[in-house]
Amino acid sequence: MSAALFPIPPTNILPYSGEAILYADMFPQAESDVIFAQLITETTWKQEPIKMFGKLVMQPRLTACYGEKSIIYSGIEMPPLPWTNLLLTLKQRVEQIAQVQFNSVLLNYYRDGKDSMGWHRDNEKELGHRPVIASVSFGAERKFALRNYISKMDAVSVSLAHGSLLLMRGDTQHIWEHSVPKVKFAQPRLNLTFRVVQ
Ligand SMILES: O=C(O)CCC(=O)C(=O)O
Ligand SMILES: [Mn+2]
Repeated sequence: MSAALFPIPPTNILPYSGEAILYADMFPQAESDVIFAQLITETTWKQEPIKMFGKLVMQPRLTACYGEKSIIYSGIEMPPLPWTNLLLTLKQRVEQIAQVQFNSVLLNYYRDGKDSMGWHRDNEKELGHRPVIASVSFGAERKFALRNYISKMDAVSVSLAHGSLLLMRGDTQHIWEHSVPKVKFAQPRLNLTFRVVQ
């Protein structure tokens, strides 16, 4: 689909040094409802520990990795399960926009407002220089916050809606860190980050 075919024009939400382009209506509502329900039920969800300040702590959300390559972050390695038909279809749809071939996807399941993701960059060496990451969201809208990694200033945020795509590329993972903060109340939300792992 060319950019001209999106009713809401794709926009870069970053003011400098990187691109995080929001495609607010990547997947239509009715299709997103079906994808959301299918991903919840057919994904092998796990709650995994990560290393924080040298200690293992449980992540405040459920995760899964599918595709061809392990995903490594915060001191843990997630070996992949083989692509499902649904994940392959989603991968092909986002590849048409990103013009990049992805080989792995990390899925995050935020069960309620207590589930979250702390400040981090997706800058592991396996993702290479200037990684392209396609982040697709289904279910409840949650705030996705970005700030300059060095100065902790220039904060920007976007509400990632059901069926949206946030395409991050250029210097985004080097200059900006991002998080999904806790909130008082939230319905379940899924996020999929398609990645190229070397
Ligand atoms: O849930 C999100 O929108 C972000 C997920 C994320 O940052 C990640 O998986 O690395
Ligand atoms: Mn991330």
